[in-house]
This record gives sequence, C-alpha cells and structure tokens, in this order.
Amino acid sequence: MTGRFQGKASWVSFRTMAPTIWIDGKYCDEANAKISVFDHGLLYGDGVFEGIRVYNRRIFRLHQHLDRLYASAKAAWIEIPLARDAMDRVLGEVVAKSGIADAYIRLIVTRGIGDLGLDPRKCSNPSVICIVDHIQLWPPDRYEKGLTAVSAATPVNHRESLSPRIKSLNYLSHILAKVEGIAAGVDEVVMLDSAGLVAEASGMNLFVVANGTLKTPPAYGGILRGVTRDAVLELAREATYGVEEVPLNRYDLYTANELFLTGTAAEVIGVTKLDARTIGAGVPGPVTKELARRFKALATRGD
Ligand code: PXG
Repeated sequence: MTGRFQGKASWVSFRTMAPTIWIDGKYCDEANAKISVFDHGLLYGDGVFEGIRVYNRRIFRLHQHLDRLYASAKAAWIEIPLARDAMDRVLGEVVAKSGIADAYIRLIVTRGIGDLGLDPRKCSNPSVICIVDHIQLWPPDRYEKGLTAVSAATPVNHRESLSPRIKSLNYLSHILAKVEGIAAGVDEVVMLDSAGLVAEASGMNLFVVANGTLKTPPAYGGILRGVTRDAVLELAREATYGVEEVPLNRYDLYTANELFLTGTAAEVIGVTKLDARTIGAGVPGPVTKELARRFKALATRGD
C-alpha cells in the first residue's frame, strides 16, 4: 500500500497475551491457526461472522448475537454444523480457557473447502472458527472529544443485493468507505444507502438526538441491526426519551443537537464533526453521555 495508508493508527497497541483460537473442535496456537486456500470464505467472502464482547467473564447478549449469526447463515444458505446449545457451550469453553475477563470474541462460519468454482454445493463442510482476544477500543480522548467523520461516497450494499442485514465476510464496501475516511484524515465515516439515506458507520450504527428525541434509521432498511443499537434503544425508552426509527438524511445529521455511534467494540461514542461541520455544541452531548453510562452499567451487570 502507498501514501498515508502505510503504518498503523497512532493508538494501535501490541498484544500482551496470546489469543485463544478454536477451529472445528480443536484448539490451535496463532502460528498453527490456518484455513485452506480453497475455503470459500477466503475465495469469495462466502461466510458469516459475529463480534461479541465479554465483560467480567460474562458474554454480553449472547442470545441476540447467535440469533443474528444463525439468521445470517440461513439467509446465505449456509448450514452451521453446530446446534445452538452446542455453540453456546463452545463459546463458554473458549472464553473460560482464554482467561481474559474483558474479551472480544470473533466467531466465524465459512462455507468451507470447495474448488475454484463458486458453486457452494462443492463445499461439504462449513468451518466454525472462534477467536478470543483482547478488545481494541477507541482511545479515551475520542470518548471525551467525540469522533470526526465524513460522509462516504461509497454506499452500503443495496438491500436487495448483498443485504446489509447479513453479517457476511464481505466487508469490502465498508472498508472502501473507511479508506475514504482515512484519506480525509478523519476518524470515521457515515455511509448512505444507494438512495442517499443515512445508513450506518463503517462498523457501527448511528443515532441523532433532536430536541430530546432519539432518531435512528429503521432496522428493516439497509443496515446491520446492531446488538448495541437494540440495547441503546431499550435504555433510551427506560430513560423516557422519545425514540423514533425513521429514515434520516444528512440534513438531519448536520442540524442534530447530538450525533453518536454504537457498536460492540466502541459501545456508545459521540461524533462532533461531520463533513467539516460542527455537530451540536462540538462536544459529546448530555444524552450521548447518559446513554454511554447506562450502557456500561448494563454491560457490566451482565444482562
Ligand atoms: N454496522 C456494521 C456494518 C457492523 O459491522 C455494527 C453496525 C454494530 O453492531 P453491533 O452488534 O456490534 O452493535 C457493526 C459491528 C470493528 C468491527 O472493528 C465492527 C463490526 C465488525 C467487525 C469489526 O469496529 N461490526
């Protein structure tokens, strides 16, 4: 790669402890954790995945993550070779073996080994991979000051093409959008759908606060229905904020009192600059902060 994509983001840190890796029933160390070059997950991005957090040794919203994984697999016509209760047990076991109290689980199901044609019927066995590692968050100053962002020219996949509701291994459009953000020297990107409506960030869902009401794009449209998004919607209702799942466009973002993003890794994080405009007061607002606090309490309580 060339130019400004060389090197690492300034806050990337080095691992302190080895990840725990489980592939199709066997533990392997990092050097031996390998999949075939004929796996269609590699050849075609043909597979699905989840990113899940562990707080104080308890898996956060495992049920919702597995619902989404099995639904993604169903939509992609992949049969996961483990029943739900067996998958539950595997995750519990790998997390316990890792010894990491606050961990990130990457759970991947690939189509499996096939030939160089794309016909999935040539792949007999989907592979299940579970990696338990430390979690990389945004640095603390981004939570205090908020993220900077631009709206990306690359739209999310059309909902009738590769549905954004499938958490598939093909993230290229989101990566291309992320690259636009890197090239523009900002932290994140806001992605639109092919009709120009606001969809989501590169790996997070998006909310605005306008006159005390929370607004977020509807889950049935062209976005991933985030587990964090759902939890924040519940917390906002509990805190008696008005909540609307409505189509938004960039006007709604530019004129919002607050703008924030939600995701498993980031939790709840404000955006204070978008397309060079200052959003709201230019610092993460009171609703963002309150929901971030409530989310942390919920996650560390383990519900
Ligand atoms: N939209 C997209 C496209 C995502 O990939 C979310 C929303 C938020 O969903 P959850 O369930 O996490 O609240 C995601 C999350 C990363 C990273 O490094 C994030 C995700 C996947 C892979 C990496 O930030 N997904």
